[in-house]
Amino acid sequence: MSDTYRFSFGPWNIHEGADPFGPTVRPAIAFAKKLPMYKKLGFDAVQFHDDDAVPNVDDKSAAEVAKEAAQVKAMLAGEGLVGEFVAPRLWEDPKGIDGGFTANDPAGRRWAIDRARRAIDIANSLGTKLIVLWLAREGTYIREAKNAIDAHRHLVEALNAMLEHDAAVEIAIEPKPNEPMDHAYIPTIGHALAIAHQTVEPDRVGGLIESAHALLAGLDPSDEMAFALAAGKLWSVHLNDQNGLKFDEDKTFGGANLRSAYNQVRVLELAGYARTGRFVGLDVKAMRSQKAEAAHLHLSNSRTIFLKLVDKVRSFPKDVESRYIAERNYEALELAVIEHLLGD
Ligand code: XUL
Ligand code: MN
Repeated sequence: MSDTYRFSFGPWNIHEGADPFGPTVRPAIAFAKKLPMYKKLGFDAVQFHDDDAVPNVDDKSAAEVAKEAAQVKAMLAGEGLVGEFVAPRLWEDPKGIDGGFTANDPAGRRWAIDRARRAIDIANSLGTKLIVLWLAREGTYIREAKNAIDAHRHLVEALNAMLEHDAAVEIAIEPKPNEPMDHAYIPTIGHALAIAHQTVEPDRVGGLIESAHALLAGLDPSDEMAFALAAGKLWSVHLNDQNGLKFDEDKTFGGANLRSAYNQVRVLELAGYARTGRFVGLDVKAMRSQKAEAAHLHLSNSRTIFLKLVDKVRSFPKDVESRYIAERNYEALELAVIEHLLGD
C-alpha cells in the first residue's frame, strides 16, 4: 500500500438543498448521473445507505435485493469505482420512529435487525464487508421515554445479530451525540468501542469518526480519531467541518477551522492511514445558496484542502518539532505551526 490517499463520498453529498425550513432549491440528479462525477472530482469509492443501492429494500425479496445490488456493482465497475460501505437507513422509515435497535416495541427492534441483515447482504453483493452504523434515532427526546440500560443491551443484541449473520462483516459505529434526537446513546468513539467489547466478536466492531459529530460532542476530532487508531479501529472517517455548537453543518473540510483540519490530517499521517488501504470519506454538503451548476465543488474542494494539508504535515520541519518538544517550548511550537500553515 502506498502513501497515496483514496477518497469516497455518498450520493447524499450531492443534494438538492432542502433543509428543515425550506424545500429543495436545486434539481435532483439521478444516482446513475452522479456516478460519472466521482472520478472527475477525484474520488474512487461510493458510500451507500442500503436504499441508495436498493430503493424500497424492505419490500423486496432476498433474490431481488441481490439482483439489484449486483446491477449497482456492475455500474460501479463501469466507472472504475468500488463501494466503500453500506449503512442501514433506519431513521426514515415509520417503523424506526422510536429508534430501531432501541425501540420500545419489540416488533420495531426485530424490523431493525432484519433491515441491518439486509444491509449486510447488499454489502456482500457490492463487494464490501464494511457496514457503517449511524445510530440516528437510538436515543430519546426525553430521558423518561426509554429504559436506557435496556436500550444499551438492545444495541449489543443488534450488533451480535449482525455479527452472527455474516462471519466476515465488519461494523464501524459512527458516533454522534445529538440530532435528530435530543441525546443519542453512543455519542463518542469511547462509547462505541466500549460497546464493541460487549459483543460476541469485539475485533469486528470498530468506528468511523465524523469531524462535525466530534465537535458537536465538544471533543477534538483528531483525538477521537487517535483513540480509535490506538486500538486499530479507525475503519473510516467522515471529514467535514462545523462552526461551533449548532446543527450538523457538514461544511467543507477545513472551511471553518483549518488548524483543526491540519491536526486531523496529522493524526492520519502519524498512523499511516493511507497505507491501510482504507478510504478517506467525506460527508460534506454544499451550501443551500450554491447554484446547481457548481453544487459539487464542496467535494473537490474538501479533497484539495485535505491534500494541501497532507503536504503541510509532511513538510513541517521535524527537527523544529523535536527541538521544541524536547525544550518543552510549546509556545514556540505553536508559532512554528501557524507560520507553516500561513506559508511563512
Ligand atoms: C448523519 C450522518 C450520516 C451518516 C451515514 O449525521 O453523518 O450521513 O454518515 O448514515
Ligand atoms: Mn456522516
